[in-house]
Amino acid sequence: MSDPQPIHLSDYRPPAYLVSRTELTFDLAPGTTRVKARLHLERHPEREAGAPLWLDGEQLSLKAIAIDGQPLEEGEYELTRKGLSITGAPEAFVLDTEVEISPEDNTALSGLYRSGGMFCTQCEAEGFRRITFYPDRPDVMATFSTTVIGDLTREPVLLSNGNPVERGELPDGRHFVTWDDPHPKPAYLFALVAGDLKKVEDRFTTMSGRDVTLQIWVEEENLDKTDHAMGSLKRAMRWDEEAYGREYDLDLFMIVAVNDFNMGAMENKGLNIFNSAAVLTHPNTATDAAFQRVEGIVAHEYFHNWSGNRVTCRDWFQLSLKEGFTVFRDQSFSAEVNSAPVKRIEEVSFFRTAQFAEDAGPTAHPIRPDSYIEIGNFYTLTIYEKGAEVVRMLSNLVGPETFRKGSDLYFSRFDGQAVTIEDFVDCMAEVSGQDLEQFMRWYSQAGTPEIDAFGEYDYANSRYRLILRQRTPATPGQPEKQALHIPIRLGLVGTKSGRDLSMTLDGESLGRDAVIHLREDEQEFIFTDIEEAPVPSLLRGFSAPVKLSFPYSREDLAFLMAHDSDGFNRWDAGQRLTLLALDDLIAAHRNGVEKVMDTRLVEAFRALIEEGNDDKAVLAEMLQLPSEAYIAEQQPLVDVDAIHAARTFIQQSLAQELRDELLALYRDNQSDAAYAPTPEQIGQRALKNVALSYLMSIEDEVAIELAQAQFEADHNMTDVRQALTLLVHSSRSDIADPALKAFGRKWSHDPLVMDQWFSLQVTRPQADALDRARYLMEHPAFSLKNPNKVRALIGAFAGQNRVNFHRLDGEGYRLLADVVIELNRLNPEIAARIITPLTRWQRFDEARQALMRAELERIRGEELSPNVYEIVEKALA
Ligand code: B3K
Ligand code: ZN
Repeated sequence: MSDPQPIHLSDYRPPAYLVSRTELTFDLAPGTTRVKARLHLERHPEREAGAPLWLDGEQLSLKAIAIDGQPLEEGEYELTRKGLSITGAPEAFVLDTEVEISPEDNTALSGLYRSGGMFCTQCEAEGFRRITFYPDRPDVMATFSTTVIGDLTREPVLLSNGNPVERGELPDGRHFVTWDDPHPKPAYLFALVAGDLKKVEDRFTTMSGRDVTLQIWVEEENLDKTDHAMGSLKRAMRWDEEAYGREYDLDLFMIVAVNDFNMGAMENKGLNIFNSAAVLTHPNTATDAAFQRVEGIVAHEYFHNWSGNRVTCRDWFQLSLKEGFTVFRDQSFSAEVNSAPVKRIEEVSFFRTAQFAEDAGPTAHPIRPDSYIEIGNFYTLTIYEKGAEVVRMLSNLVGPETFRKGSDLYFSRFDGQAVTIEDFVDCMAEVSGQDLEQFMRWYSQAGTPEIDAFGEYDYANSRYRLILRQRTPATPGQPEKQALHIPIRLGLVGTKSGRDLSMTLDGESLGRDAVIHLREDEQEFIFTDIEEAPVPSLLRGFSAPVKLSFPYSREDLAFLMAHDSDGFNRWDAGQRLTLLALDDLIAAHRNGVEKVMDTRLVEAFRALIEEGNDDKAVLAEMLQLPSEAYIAEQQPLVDVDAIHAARTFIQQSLAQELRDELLALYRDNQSDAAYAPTPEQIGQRALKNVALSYLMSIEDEVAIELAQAQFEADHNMTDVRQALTLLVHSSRSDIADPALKAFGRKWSHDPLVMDQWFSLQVTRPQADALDRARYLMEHPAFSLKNPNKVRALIGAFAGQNRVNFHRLDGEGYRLLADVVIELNRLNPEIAARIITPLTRWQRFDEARQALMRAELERIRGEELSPNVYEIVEKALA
């Protein structure tokens, strides 16, 4: 087998033929499903006569092929492992094909496959070619008619995109439904679901008065877990009307929950398919975080109906056009319906941990990559989250009202078309009159820009001088970087008044909170009429996805923590202060010196608790220590053991020093009220549980009793899971083991709860975590074929249990590599994702580097899927 070859953006050409209408008939059977396709084809106006027709097709068994009703002989087409080409076809014609596929053998979960007893599809990005021969690229948009034939008892429900137009019974206990989707769409948005499903139904009236039926289809036992998703859907539909003027465009909107799914969910036209973990919730089975995730994903997929489906991507290099924009839209929605500052803190702390790591690693790529081997590897934090940050910057640059004008223009100008990132940015430039040329570099340049800032107050002249220097480190394939246009939102906080000072720059009054624009490698900003010495509050709200450093003293940071008018930066100052204390402790640990707690940190935390906060979720975030992964991202060389020891030391010291305050915080926020996923309740639970986690870090009797009581009260999954996790992560196996057993027995029938049961065990810091992981892989509820299980057990162990994954005997790495090798055969997309922690070997000491590389080499010795091949080659380059 030859090495897979990269595809380049610069090679883009329109297809030789377009499809105006696609008619499909599926005769379903688990072993052999027959798919008939009738394609109405026409030469692309921009392509030359004689250009051959290319149809993608993989793992298809061709049974018949005809042009305008005339069967083709073998020499009249060419068939390869990748597809089929026909030379000399007419300018416009009808192509009929018939293929056989085997859904039950499809473990990659791409194309048509079986999940439990049902059939379902996943076509993005390139799954449709596993269903039938087709120009499987997003710039081919057709209307679809789909007839699904199934067994009346095994598949009483037969779903596809659009509206049902005909149904009937057939001989031998079979029946059919025909669906028609009037909106032209690329094949990646095709969907089919068939099985014994039950629905909950609701209605929504759009702003123009269209009556829409909303359905959520689930297995019968999950009918009581759909309320939150339905509520979220209705809120999202209303929000998109109000915020973007976009309304739904079919009479029916369906969501289906399936257990085996590679991603969170998929925005297929009119028939969104969801990983059950991203749609099902119940107070007894799902945590607050899960409720919020469901809300965000339901909204995200719904918002794609415009940003993705009506206006789609010309080619897969433009993926961030729909994903970055849609993430920005779902983030804006979630910020509005929840606590906005907390949402921003959560987004940024995740971004700085995970996207920064991606941008600094061997798979770093621009938001719009120049090339790829396997597009499935590019559903990344860079495309999604950094893409969203860039859209957020655009929105801030042009202002919200102009941004709305720009999005209106974009949707109306390109409705029904497949377009590029330039098309989107050009709309923003057009409505704002701004020159966004330099800004476009954000899309082509990989790596996280680093800004060094320095400031100086000139007492004599009442001036504040701020110097900003930017530099983006080299990334694979991009040794040289150009200066970016970086918007920096800032305030100058007076050290006497504790208030934002009004700022004047170049004679222009900016107000007390403003944006300055860094465009050069180095720029100086001189603020005049600054009446008192300030501490600068920089990059407020994380106004650009960059690393910014400023030589703050600990006193400065404690000051900002208490006085910054920007809630996000108050949190950030706390993080920075904690990181400085951690630096000392990490050094102490490495040098074998006694660790000493920074009293300024204790006092800052005491002040936080004493002062309180109207938004309890914000306070909970401020009291939360940065995760080990977040800390690691800030270190030049990652020393997992020192980080773990230093963080634990801070946690225990704070718990000891502030024990009474934390106990009071816990008790004050204990509540028996009926569970509701409201921002208030979520904040209260978060605060209570953060207090409990501090108290449990010193494992005193009171804390153990509180955790045990919280577990036994069995009030809601957020509290139960947190209590159980703290017990299992403690040294008190006498209490933890029976609780764990009881929980496992109680929930053995519920796969989503069992996922949590797996995760909380394999993330325990004790030395037996790896043995537990191996042991649990044999548990009857575990299966490598189910992506949720792989993430819950293997993903959680390798990603969240840093001390055990990075064991010096290399057993953690070996475990992951064993799984990657097996998954490479079963499900390459998941294999190529789960491998990520091994690809970050450059960040560790030599011994670990050698062990990690050896496992990557072992994987490279296998016959690899293009997915894993691409990642391993980059990781070892
Ligand atoms: N668009 C899908 C991504 C599916 C890709 C799988 N290879 C989910 C989403 O972003 O909404
Ligand atoms: Zn998306």
